[in-house]
Amino acid sequence: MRPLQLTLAIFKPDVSAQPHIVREIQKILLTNGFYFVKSKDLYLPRKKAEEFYKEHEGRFFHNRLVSFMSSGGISAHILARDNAIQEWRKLMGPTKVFQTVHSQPDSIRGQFGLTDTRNSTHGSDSMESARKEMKFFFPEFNVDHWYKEKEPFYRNGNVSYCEETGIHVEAETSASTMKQEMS
Ligand code: FUP
Repeated sequence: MRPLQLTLAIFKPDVSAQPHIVREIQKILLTNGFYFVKSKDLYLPRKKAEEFYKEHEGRFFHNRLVSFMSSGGISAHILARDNAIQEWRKLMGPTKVFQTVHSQPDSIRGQFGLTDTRNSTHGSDSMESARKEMKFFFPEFNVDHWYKEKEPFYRNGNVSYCEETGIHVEAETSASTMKQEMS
């Protein structure tokens, strides 16, 4: 089995304001075999939103986009799966919601997106941008270390999802934590 791929997902402010939609998207990801490696809730100040979407500077929607991204809370997630980048983008559906609601109504953007800007989720579009975006949101996360030390646990399914924290933990770790709690 080839190594898992990592990608960066964002649940945007339209989704984060609706906890039942957050749960729905988490469920979709879990059902589709994604692992939650890291998750954090945060607020993205306008300056940081501008930095994140620097490549779209000058586009007609840029101001609308960065205002939206800093209009409320978001959550960022490092996801792992075989072919994670492409599979997550497939689940999200195309960018432009007004078309996607017709062309791919069952996708995440098709179901939950509100407009072409308020389109629910983000997913890295290449391995290079995934690395960059993971560093942006999780500067403390060391990708190379994860591949060396942790990836095999995930690939072999030796992890379990913790409802409370919303991330997967090594099965061994959760077993030893349980033992400690019980003693
Ligand atoms: P995606 O990779 O699917 O998020 O798409 P892009 O990188 O092309 O666009 C990034 C974000 O810009 C989108 F998620 C929403 C915003 N956008 C608009 O607001 N209007 C548009 O017409 C296109 C993109």
